[in-house]
Amino acid sequence: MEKFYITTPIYYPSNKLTLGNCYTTVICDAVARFNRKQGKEVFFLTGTDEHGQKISQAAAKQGKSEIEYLDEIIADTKNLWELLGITYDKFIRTTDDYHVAAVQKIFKMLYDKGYIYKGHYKGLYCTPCEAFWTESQLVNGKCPDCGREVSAGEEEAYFFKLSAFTDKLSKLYKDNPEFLQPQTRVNEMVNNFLKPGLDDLCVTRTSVKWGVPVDFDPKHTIYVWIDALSNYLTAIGYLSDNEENFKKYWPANVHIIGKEIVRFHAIIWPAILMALDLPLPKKVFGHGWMLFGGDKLSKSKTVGTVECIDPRILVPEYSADAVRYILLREIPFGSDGNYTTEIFLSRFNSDLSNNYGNLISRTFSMLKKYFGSIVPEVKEDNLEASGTLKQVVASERANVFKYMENFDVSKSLISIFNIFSQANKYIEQTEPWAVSKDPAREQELKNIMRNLLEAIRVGSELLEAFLPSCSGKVLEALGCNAQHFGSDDFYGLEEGSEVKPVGILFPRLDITAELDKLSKLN
Ligand code: ME8
Repeated sequence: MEKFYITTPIYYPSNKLTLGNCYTTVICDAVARFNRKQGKEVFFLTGTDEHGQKISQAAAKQGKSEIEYLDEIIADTKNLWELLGITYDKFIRTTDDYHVAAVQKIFKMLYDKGYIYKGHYKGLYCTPCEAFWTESQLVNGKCPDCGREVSAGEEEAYFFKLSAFTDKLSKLYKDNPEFLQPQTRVNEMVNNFLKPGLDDLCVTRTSVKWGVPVDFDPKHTIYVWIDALSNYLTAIGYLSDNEENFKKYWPANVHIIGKEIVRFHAIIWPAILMALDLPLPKKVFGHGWMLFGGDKLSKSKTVGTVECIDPRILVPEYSADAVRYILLREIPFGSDGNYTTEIFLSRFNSDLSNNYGNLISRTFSMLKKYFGSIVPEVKEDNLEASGTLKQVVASERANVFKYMENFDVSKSLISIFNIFSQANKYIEQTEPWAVSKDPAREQELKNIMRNLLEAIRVGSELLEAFLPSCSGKVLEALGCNAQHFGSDDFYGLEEGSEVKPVGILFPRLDITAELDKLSKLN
């Protein structure tokens, strides 16, 4: 069976994860579900990145131990993923014993191979981002990522010979331009980092206590990014007593990450893997951001907002599917996308309620009225509109498979909703209510209803990876099983079977009233 290993970044612990933070995880979930439906053996990894100075500071501020502080946040994160229907196979915490032990072994291996050496670090460090910068990388003298002050310091430290990988990484990008997507990110890596040549990387700190100690020199702790990136290997058992999953799943098919952490995943990570003599992940995909009033609203910055961006409010009000939809659909994959509560509510109405929801309710009620909810037989269907509908279903279905090869979730959703739009158009074109008036046209009416049901079936099967709850209900009502997913037959329903009612999937919203309600809940 084909294997498929997909990862999210491991998140910095925060109980204030907003819609934007959920973006990476929801994309990965849709991709994982889609690949499972294709019959692949999927391993979907997520987790939390729990070391570093800022964790100790935050825990101390609340008078808690680091682990007490972290346990609460991690429980909240897991609840959030459950709320959004995230089907991860493993949740790794970098404080897990097996991870700590394996990171120490990785560090020692790199040291033994001569890729890590001891020296002195003089530089500028951004504590909130846990990142070292050189003078030339600063923007207006501040951290280029979060815009905060950096502090100067010097200390004994170990270094990773990143400079030894400039040529190998340049070759990687030349020989394998698909490694990093989208292409704009490749240009960024090549022009900003590889062309000027890479500097060695400081990979330990003596001043940071909350971290993985270097076991052969314990006053040093391992740089959080070395610790964090290693999770993609340690989570599947690398250097543990049981390497079965590592052997089965490595190299990963894709690391999906936000664009601000591409440098770590597309320069440092492949260099570490090369140093360990391990194969590289097949792809790193750096997605864009969901912007709120033009801002990413990351945890390093605080921006006041009137928009409702809390999934804990939005999911109970409008469903996990609606929240997944806005994330997956509104951000053109690879680019940034804007969010406002109004955009969310409008999409809910136009796409979920008026298009998909309305198609289901019209079709199911006509089927009940004309054929007692029984799937009719199709015969001698020579309506031009039927041919067009089948053609649109086939081509959009093929498009979805093609787009999902490249993890393009937003284009996939556009294609799926084109199927539903076409089916709604088919109703207008064929006017089943008029056909039903003429007993001589009964077979034509059967054909129309059957074609509508099949378009709904194909669209819902494709949609299930993205919006699992509503499409799951529709598929269950249609009596579908998963077997159809891989087949491109237009006719897949069982003739004579009964279609069950589904109720209203997405009730139409009064946007002004909802905005008012949300502003009070927010
Ligand atoms: O970077 N739009 O964790 P993190 C889209 N611990 N994506 C967003 C977003 C937004 N507005 N805000 C955040 C870290 N994200 C490290 C990773 S991996 C070895 C270590 C995304 O919690 C962000 O781009 O800051 C990233 O992919 C994810 O949330 C976690 O970010």
